[in-house]
Amino acid sequence: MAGTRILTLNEVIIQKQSAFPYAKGELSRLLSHIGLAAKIVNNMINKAGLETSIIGETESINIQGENQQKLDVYADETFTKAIQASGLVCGIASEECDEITVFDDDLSRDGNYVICMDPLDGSSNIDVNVSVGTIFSVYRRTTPHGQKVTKKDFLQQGNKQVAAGYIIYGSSTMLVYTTGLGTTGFTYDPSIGEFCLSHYFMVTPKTGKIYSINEGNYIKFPLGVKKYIKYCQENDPESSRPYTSRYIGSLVADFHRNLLKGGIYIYPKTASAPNGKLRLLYECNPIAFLAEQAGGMATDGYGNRILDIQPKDIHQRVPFFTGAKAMVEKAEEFMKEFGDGE
Ligand code: AHM
Ligand code: MG
Repeated sequence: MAGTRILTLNEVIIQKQSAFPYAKGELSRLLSHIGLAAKIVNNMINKAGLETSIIGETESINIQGENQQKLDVYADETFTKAIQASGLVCGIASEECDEITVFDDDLSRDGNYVICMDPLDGSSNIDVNVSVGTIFSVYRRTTPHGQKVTKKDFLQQGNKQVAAGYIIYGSSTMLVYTTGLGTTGFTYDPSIGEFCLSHYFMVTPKTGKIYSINEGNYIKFPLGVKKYIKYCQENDPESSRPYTSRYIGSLVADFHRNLLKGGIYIYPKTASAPNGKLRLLYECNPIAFLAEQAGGMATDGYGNRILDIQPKDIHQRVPFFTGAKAMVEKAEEFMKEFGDGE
């Protein structure tokens, strides 16, 4: 629009900086380093069909027992380097690394923050040109300065996050983040190489018409989930049912669509995966923080708020129910009534 001033990610985080006087602009600088890594990874993802050196699997298997994609490794290295270069972060827990990485260089050793990240979520979708994402979560260190951080610094409840966000590499690339003052979205403009403010104070609808779950696992679902799915499919014009089913298989993309349009995303436990598939630290906690900041909700389906779960392990999995508040509450009702029964 002529005359409309474009605000870039860097400008907005500088403006918002005054809300965190204690952080002395640190969080803003950190987000700007994450934005830089996002641009580099975005560039590489856009070339995925052309660069044979970057598509396909590596020979290694990560701690999850999954084959790492070449782009998983590339994204992990890019985000790690950009975050380390900020000098603000003293350690990273990544989906791609079995153990935490502790920075021991002069610049980062005493950084105030630790980061949990999934550098490339949904990466099995890259080779078929479907949206993927990066998810990150920022905490203050708990180990005193002068000592190396340990696992304990990362095993904090999600309600201690000082910032969280994701980048979605989709039909356009977006960075969505929160520092606890609402959820804000920026869209990447490749012509100027900047993330520009496009979604100020995102508010998710109170209820919606979309349910997102891998129904291929139906027979292994808890009875409460099966009953909820049937409820979504029943005819009831008053509550807009039947709902529509949408599932990409990329958490960030499924969540992002539901955030904007109103919906629920569920990855429950199954008979073969008793804690579900998604990881608490670098998938569920950051997404839950963003959901709540946009007026939504996130639980484990058993009445527990995701952000209040005490993590015990870096790669811990948890059942995940997130999205519009009324929909999550309804799914919880079914889980309460029918639980895990057959
Ligand atoms: P990943 O981190 O190895 O990519 O796995 C997480 C992904 C999520 O993005 C997605 O929602 C889910 O796995 C899909 O799993 P499934 O194929 O079992 O439905
Ligand atoms: Mg993932």
